[in-house]
Amino acid sequence: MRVLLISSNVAQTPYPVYPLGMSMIATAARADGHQVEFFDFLQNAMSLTALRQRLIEFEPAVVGISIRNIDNVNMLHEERYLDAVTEIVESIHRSSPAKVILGGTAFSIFPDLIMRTTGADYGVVGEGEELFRQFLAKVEGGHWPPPGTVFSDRPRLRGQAIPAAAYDPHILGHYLREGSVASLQSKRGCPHRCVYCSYPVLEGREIRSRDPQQVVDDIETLAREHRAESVFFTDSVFNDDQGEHMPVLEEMKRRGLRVPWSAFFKPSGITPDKVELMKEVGLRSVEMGSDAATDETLRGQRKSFVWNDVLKANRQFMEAGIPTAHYFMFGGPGETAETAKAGIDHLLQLQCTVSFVFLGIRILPATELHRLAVEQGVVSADHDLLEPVYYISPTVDRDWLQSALEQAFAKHRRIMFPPDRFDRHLRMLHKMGYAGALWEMLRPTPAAKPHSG
Ligand code: B12
Ligand code: SF4
Repeated sequence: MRVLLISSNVAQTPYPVYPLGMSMIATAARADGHQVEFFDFLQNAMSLTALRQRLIEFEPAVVGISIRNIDNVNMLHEERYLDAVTEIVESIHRSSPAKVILGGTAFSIFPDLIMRTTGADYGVVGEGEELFRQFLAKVEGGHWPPPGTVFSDRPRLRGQAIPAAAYDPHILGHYLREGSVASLQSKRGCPHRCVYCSYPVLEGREIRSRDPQQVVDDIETLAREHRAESVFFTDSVFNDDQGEHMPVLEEMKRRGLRVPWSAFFKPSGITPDKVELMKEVGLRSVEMGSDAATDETLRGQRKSFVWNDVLKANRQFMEAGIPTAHYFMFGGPGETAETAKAGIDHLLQLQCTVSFVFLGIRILPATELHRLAVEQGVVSADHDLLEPVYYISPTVDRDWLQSALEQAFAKHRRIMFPPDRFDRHLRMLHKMGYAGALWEMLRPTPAAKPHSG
């Protein structure tokens, strides 16, 4: 059966990202003999005319749309992304008899609302490979499910059952030219219970790793066949406590790979020998989910580490000469004027790093933060949350907090508040051919004497 997969993502900050989810379900569908083609909306300059042309030429029976982002989670400079999806669905329905099925992270967070606002025919919540295959098998046999059906009874894949992405050379080439890093996934799931986080809702709490050989095969393919200069692991947390990342690192070492790579890290559990091993196999930079800057607010966000862990991790990577970026959210549960002032001081003391500072936390459904926000009257229980609502603790004044952050960080080139402060300049660098996480260029050179923590 002919299947067209569309990436509807139009977000370009911090950089345009290759549509990995769409590429993984493509592998699954192709394994069942379906003829799968891609249409990347961003690569096609968001042209509905180009999309209609593709529909006429390819005549798919099913069109799958991957929806990644709802908005940019930045309350000081909001961007919303779902209108593009509605336009795409309307355009398909007008110009083709194909049925439209939705999936992806944004869809999985708001399935019912997005079904309603876009007018799509079907949807898949969460991990897509198995449910998409089952759907295609049914419709190939002529059994179309009732319109509006959303499939969510997801079997959780692990090991070799999680497919390698079908990296499309034209689409990946486009993203690499735009300065992106190539992406791959080594595992799914996160066992932590951070108050605001939807990742465990999306991928589950159990860590399910891919086969390390296949992960490292992917890195080789990206570097050799696609000429990717660096890669990013999209795992929720790369350095998991169970050590599932170790076989991947060891396999990279065994093959003598030095492809520069980066990932999301949590600050705890980092040891000197691990840093050394990671550096040896190409670790280029670290994106640290520090999230809050005092022990009180880390507790409020239910993080599994304390501020000292952040300092220690920062120091370890600094001493190894590996650039780090930390992400912080002010205004979370437990924030007061005192914690904010202490947190600002802590950020100013962090050496040799770039920090991105967000005001407020985007409330997503099915999270502990949502329950708390309703209980504290931050949002009403009947608010659907598709329109972004940001949590700022009632224990701190929002206007005071914003101006305190502005004043504290205005003169600091390496502390970004608002977090998109330098986006425009950085995008220019991408256009000039610089690839990867551009914040690396803002990092000061390591101090002679490391910070004592
Ligand atoms: C890694 C990551 C990043 C990295 C990406 C690096 C890279 N080179 O790819 C970075 C740091 C750059 C980043 C940036 C952003 N991110 Co981000 N990111 C993630 C993360 C952790 C993983 C995404 C991923 O690639 N997963 C791997 C793929 C394989 O999984 P998948 O896309 O979910 O696909 C599966 C299913 O969804 C489904 N599926 C997907 N498509 C389809 C289509 C069909 C038809 C079907 C049936 C199924 C299906 O099947 C797939 C395979 O099982 C997610 C959280 C998470 N755990 O999912 C957030 C997440 C996607 N990001 C999010 C956001 C908001 C952003 C930013 C807008 C933040 C910002 N202001 O900068 C930017 C946007 C970047 C952009 N240009 O799009 C949100 C999106 C939802 C929302 N709140 O709007 C998420 C969900 C986090 C969250 N809870 O808030 N991100
Ligand atoms: S914030 Fe990170 S560590 Fe916490 S639950 Fe989410 S993915 Fe896991």
